[in-house]
Amino acid sequence: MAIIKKQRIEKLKNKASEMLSRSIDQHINLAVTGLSRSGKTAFITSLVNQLINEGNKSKLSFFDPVHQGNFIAAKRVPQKNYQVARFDYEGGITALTAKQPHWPEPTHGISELRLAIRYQPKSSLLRYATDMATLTVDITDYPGEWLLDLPMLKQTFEQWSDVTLALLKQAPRNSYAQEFLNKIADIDPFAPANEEQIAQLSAEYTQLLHQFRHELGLSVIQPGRFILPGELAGAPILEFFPYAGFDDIDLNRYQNADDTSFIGMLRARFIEYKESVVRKFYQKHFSRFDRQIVLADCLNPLNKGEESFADLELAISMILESYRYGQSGIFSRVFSPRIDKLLFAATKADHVTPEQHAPLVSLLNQLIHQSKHHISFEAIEIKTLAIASVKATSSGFIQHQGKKVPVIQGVTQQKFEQNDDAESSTNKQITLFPGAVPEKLPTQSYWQAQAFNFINFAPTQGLSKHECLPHVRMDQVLQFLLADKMI
Ligand SMILES: Nc1nc2c(ncn2[C@@H]2O[C@H](COP(=O)(O)OP(=O)(O)O)[C@@H](O)[C@H]2O)c(=O)[nH]1
Ligand SMILES: [Mg+2]
Repeated sequence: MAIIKKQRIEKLKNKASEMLSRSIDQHINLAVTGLSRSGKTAFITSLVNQLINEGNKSKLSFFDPVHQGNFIAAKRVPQKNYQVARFDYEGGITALTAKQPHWPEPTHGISELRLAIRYQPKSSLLRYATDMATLTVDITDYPGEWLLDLPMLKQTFEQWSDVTLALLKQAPRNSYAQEFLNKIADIDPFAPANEEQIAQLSAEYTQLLHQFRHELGLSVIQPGRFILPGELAGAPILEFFPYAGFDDIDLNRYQNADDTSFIGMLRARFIEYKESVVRKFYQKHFSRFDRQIVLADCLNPLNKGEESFADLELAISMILESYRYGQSGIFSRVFSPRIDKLLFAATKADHVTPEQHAPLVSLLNQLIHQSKHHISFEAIEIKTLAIASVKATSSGFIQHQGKKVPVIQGVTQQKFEQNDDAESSTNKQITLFPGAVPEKLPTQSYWQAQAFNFINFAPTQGLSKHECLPHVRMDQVLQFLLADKMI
């Protein structure tokens, strides 16, 4: 009798602890964004790698769950959202740890990955009840360019055309755009639409956007899906462009023009893009996110020069619009977001010497906070950090003309790209001081001095899949984004 009673009590106890542990299991939807090449793929690959290999040559001293010993283990588990591509962790880590290490291939859309993190609750109440709880983290990688589209929701086709053409006519874009501008000036707006011609001109406009991004190093690319189409590549919804002649046409006639006219077709596609691409992204994805990290490569624009940097400033202010909640009716109707933590990270900090990290953070702060006066962030905790997801350089000092000069050392990427021969392309190390990062938004004198020399490095050789990748401040990233859910 006593045995049966004891068994029953045990059973009840187990059940209670199971229920309790279920109720303390936590879940985070973590979104990772940034403009193309800002380092999203490298970041997520490193974040997953740091967590699943925890304990193996790990340097996560600022991540409390690890530092204080209540982190147990993390593993990848199948994602719940079947309609979004899986983030290719395996591909990323294989590239970084290959015999000839290289950076993962660029991606063009949205992807997801789910992690389950086991930990031992340490908070006084829970620690007696259960030895183990689980934090599930759904990580979503999506292009920052998609956030640049948000302002379009407020615009009519006329307004969007005006804003877009104004940009195209200014330096530096005008140097590439003149021919396209001439062509669209010749369009007869009320003639029947010629789909081939619209496709051709849209392709030219898209080509311009690619050149702006990759040749001029510009950040404001709109519509964002044009260069990062995801699953929409080739669809007519990505075939439209601004119309240049609004000043000279009868606006009544424009309002009444139907969708089979040239201008009517451009307008119809613009509207459809706003509704079923932009709005849908905010409703379907953005509204689910709890926490967001925005990655920004500030170094490449510094290297490219004044116009590129000014464009980054504009892009960041546009991206921040997405976090301006509840202020203007349109945004709160589009989505009801619930992000409580927002981290801005200046990526690739291993491209500069360590004493430049503080100015880099201060520069990023300036970029963000100059537009803060008209943005209310009350409900969101914000942090800025300078990070390297995968540290590709080492730092030290050299003696130069009797002075101690800080330097970094790494293997240049160009060598790998130009040379397929494994033997001769290894160990092409260079040592340099890449330059000083300005603490404040750079002035004319900074640009005149052209003080910055940014070089792409290849990942370090000899990394292993089963060890933590070398990094800068990934532990502080984890601390900010996850630690409060693991107590
Ligand atoms: N040195 C260094 N380079 C990085 C780091 N993260 C990204 N990169 C470089 O930036 C490029 C773009 O990164 P990626 O993650 O593909 O950017 P994404 O387009 O935002 O996903 C890579 O190919 C690397 O050359 C980093 O932590 N350190
Ligand atoms: Mg990517």
